[in-house]
Amino acid sequence: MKPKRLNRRAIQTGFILLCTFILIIGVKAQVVTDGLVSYYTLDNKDIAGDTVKDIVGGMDGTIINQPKSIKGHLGDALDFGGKPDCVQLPSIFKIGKNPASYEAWFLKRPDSRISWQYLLVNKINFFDHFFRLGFNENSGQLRLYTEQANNVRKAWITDEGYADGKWHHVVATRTGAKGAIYVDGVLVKEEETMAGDIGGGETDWYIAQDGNNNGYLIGAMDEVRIYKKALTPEEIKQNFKSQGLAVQPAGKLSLTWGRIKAAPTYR
Ligand SMILES: [Ca+2]
Repeated sequence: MKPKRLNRRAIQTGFILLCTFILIIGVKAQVVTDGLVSYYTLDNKDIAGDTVKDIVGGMDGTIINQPKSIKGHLGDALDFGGKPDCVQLPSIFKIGKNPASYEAWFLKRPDSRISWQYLLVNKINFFDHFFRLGFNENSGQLRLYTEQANNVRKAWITDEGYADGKWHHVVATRTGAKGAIYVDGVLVKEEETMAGDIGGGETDWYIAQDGNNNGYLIGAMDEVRIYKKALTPEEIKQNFKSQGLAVQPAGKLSLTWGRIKAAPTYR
């Protein structure tokens, strides 16, 4: 009788350990939700007509022209062909003097390095206080650009270029007078930014242009997220490895793939 009881206890302990392991893996596979304001998966399931769903904040965007739906880093992504392809967002929130993070996956091809191009902006014109993340002119180097009143600005670029036809993860943070760009989970550049009001809360925001009907992106974007805090290096690593907001049961995988194959394209 005694060995049987031991066996049962061993099975129970094993089961608890397995559940704990699954829970830890599950939590680690999720994106950081603390400070997360808006999240655009750009998956076909989150796009209805021209409306692009914000699955966290309800700040749905609008597709302008005809970016193509392609296979993304996670599910589907949007491939922008330059002017006038973009996504118009509502005024997400006022960043002002507070910390913020812009995050996305992008794929930029070697032949797409034409003029300045932008991933995410919080202003529709070039006058006073804004925060823009994009690419340097004629290169695949990432560019972080902050400006506050009276056209006082700071803009700088990463040392490396990323127009290599592969998916990359980028996070740009601004805290006080410090900005940082992380690529694929690693800090690649830390520089001074404007410390004051860098806008938001006044006009529409944009994905894939500079907000001023220029600087349109030639390239694809996926999993765009906006935070009202500066993500920590650990959180950025977690998001880089994450599989989205929640872990999908394994059984759903075939269903998702079936939907991707059947989904219409946008060009
Ligand atoms: Ca996606």
